[in-house]
Amino acid sequence: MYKVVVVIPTYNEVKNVGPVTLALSSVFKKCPDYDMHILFVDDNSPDGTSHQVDELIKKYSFVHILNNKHKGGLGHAYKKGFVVAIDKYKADIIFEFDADLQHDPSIIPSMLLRLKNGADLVLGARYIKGGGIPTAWPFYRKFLSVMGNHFIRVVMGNFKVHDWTTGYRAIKASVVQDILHIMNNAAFQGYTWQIGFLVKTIQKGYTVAEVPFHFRDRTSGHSKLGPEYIFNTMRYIMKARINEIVNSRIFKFLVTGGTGTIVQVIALYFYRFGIDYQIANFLSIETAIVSNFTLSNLWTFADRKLKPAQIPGKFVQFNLASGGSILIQLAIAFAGERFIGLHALFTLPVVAVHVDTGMIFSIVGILIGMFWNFFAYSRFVWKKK
Ligand SMILES: Nc1nc2c(ncn2[C@@H]2O[C@H](COP(=O)(O)OP(=O)(O)OP(=O)(O)O)[C@@H](O)[C@H]2O)c(=O)[nH]1
Ligand SMILES: [Mg+2]
Repeated sequence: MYKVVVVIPTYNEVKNVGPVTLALSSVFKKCPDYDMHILFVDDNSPDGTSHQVDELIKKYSFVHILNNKHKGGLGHAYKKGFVVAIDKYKADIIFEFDADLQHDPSIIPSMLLRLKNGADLVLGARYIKGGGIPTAWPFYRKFLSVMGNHFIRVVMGNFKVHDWTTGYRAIKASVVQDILHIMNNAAFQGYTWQIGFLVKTIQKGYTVAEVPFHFRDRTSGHSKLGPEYIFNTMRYIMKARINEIVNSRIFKFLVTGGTGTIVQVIALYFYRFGIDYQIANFLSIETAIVSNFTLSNLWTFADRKLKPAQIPGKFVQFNLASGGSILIQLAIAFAGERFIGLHALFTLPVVAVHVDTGMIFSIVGILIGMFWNFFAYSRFVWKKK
């Protein structure tokens, strides 16, 4: 039987902990195949939330509490709660849940079913068919939540997830453990936690599913949502996305190529002293190739780094691959002139550069050549093990 711990962070929720426990307990009865528990994580709420929870613990054996000395923000409360849920209560599945009854507990069985059917993390989602947000919300809050989620989808380039900011989630304990130790400290502050956790989960290749629900309005207690929320969230996702791009192989490949071009120009400048121009030109190309090969091996393809004994053979292969790209460029320029011909197209304003078809052939050649290079490097030189 799987053990499920519903982690509920609380800060000044004295009026809500009783009703939320009651609502969850009636849903727990509909989950006979699971051993269901609640873990409140209270940050020493001044309104005495923890005393109220102590009363509940006397009444219900499935209620537990973790008391933090100071208010540390949502992410911090979740992090500590997750660790205790796994280490102390031996959870197999963990839920993130709000104390204020905004999360409709009746979808818990469907969320558990999605986990059983292979999902690693299930979101209680407001922005899919069957879900929704309170109609009574003021316009600015609706706008922020809806637009915020669209914005995140566009920045992350991921349109499969519709509700990035939802705080209603079911997660396999193994996934929680895996993600917790790669979350950086910034992500534990406030609400960036939710997005940060999801970003890492997706990056790691885990499966995310969504179950719709209607987010209800708070009926008692106060919102902890502050103005820093929007700014922090936006900053966090931009950073996360930039990190993702900078760490991508394509980005490193382009930087390596760009560096190679600069190396070639500088090398040519020095080699030209005292030797024949053609020889200097050839040597500068070869210098760029050595630079590209080294950077590719140490950085772009660091995860497939070559053994010292492989390097000579692979270096020859790398030269052939680079030669292939030059051949492609020559062939495109040749075919272009032959079948389309060279003629002027237009003049770029301000810089007054005359663009002709010849320039287009070169650009197309360079792009296809790069495409070939990337293909050859990743398929032949740094073959996947
Ligand atoms: N332990 C702990 N819990 C917190 C903290 N901040 C928020 N919470 C709890 O996290 C949950 C979500 O916070 P809410 O203020 O309800 O945020 P929200 O649902 O986005 O906003 P509302 O719609 O206004 O309720 C609630 O159960 C809060 O009590 C914190 O610093 N520490
Ligand atoms: Mg709330």
